[in-house]
Amino acid sequence: MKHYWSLKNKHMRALLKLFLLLILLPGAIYGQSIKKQVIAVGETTTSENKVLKSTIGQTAAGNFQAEGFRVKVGYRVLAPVIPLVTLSTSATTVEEGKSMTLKVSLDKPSYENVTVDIRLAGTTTKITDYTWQRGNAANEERITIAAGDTVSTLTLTAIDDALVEGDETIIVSISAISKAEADLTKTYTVNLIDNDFNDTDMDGVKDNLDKCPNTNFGAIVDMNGCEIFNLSRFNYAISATSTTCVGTATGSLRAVLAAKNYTYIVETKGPDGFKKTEAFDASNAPSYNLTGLAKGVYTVCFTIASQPGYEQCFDLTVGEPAALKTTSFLDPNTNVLKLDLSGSDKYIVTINGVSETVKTSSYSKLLGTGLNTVTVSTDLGCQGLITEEIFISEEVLTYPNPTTGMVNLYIPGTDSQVQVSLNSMNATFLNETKEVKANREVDVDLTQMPAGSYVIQVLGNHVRKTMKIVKQ
Ligand SMILES: [Ca+2]
Ligand SMILES: [Ca+2]
Ligand SMILES: [Ca+2]
Repeated sequence: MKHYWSLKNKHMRALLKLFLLLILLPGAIYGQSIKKQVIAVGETTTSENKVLKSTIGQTAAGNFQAEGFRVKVGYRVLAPVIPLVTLSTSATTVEEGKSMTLKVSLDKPSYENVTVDIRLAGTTTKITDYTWQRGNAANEERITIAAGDTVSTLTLTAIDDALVEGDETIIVSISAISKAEADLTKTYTVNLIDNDFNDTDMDGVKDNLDKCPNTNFGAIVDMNGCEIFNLSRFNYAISATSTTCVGTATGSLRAVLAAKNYTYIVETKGPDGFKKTEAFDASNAPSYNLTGLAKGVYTVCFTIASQPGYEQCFDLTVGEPAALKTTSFLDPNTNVLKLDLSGSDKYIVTINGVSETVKTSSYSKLLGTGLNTVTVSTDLGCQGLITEEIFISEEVLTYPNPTTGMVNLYIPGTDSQVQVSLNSMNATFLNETKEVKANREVDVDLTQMPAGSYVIQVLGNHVRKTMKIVKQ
């Protein structure tokens, strides 16, 4: 062909174009299974429209003619590119909620699109356990590697469910292939890692983290699910007793410990810097007692020397009795005394030497005439004694009033004599003891007194009365 290359006219250039066309546009000349693999060997041909049909490995020639020139082209048919497909996974495990990549690779690019059908098997189920990038329900998906490309990938995401299923497997393989070849028997196993676990011993620590998987039910455990020493709250029966009197350090604490086989260290802290630490051997005494406590809040903590880290604390209040209080009210129409009582739940009410126990906060009593002495106390001597004196007078009638001379005083009751005084604004005219007559009357003579207003006062064991009298 060398002499053709020397032709420098337009016909030669056209012929060369045709030749290059045959080389570079194989679609016009390849056989039914051949593309782009024609090599010219340097002969002429008579037809530029000739379709060359060949089989792999064959050499042949064709004659092409264009514009008066003939070119003979020789060619050899090479085998088509059959890429080898390999499959790989980005990981051999994938945890629920995480993703991994399936990668399909060709060892060399192909002139055609290569299709690869990927099958997922194993103990998992698509959609339920994982999703593919392309998201349909079938467990097989076709991916295409475009002509010229060598890689395509799929993303597989393990579904983060809440089911305790254990680990499962995804077995990946190529089930079918087109325009390439692969080892269809080869499989890749990916373990789908379940992130949900049971708590078999129900101690709050999941089985995968529980280093003591058979903890007794109800036991208190550490973060590894292993039991830590503890005593039931029912181990402690602890109580406080109030002081007997206000302001005294007579309160106490008492603790009965059910677990007797320990020596407890009892630390008590209270008001005003109170602190006391004692060892208490529960096997030796029925209860721990702490006395001489003032009113206040105390924190009592129990530890056990042989069980480091164990501590149980309680807050207790030592109270004190309330102050004794009474409020009295006398109904002047009925002479009924009403007492409102506070400071205890039991009172001793004594009226004129007669005592009775009152267990309510309200007390009523009809009082007789004369001086009534009422006292209220409680069982606690330190709560004191409240005393009240109430005088209830007999009613005294005076008549006539106004008077021109004598005034009669009618004095009911039992007094046999009374002290009678007669007063004006400025002076006392009479002040003497008078006998009460059998008809319960006492006379006062105003005959000699000038007209005007006077005050008569009558005093006796059961009478304390002051009355106004008008002298005409
Ligand atoms: Ca799960
Ligand atoms: Ca557990
Ligand atoms: Ca456990």
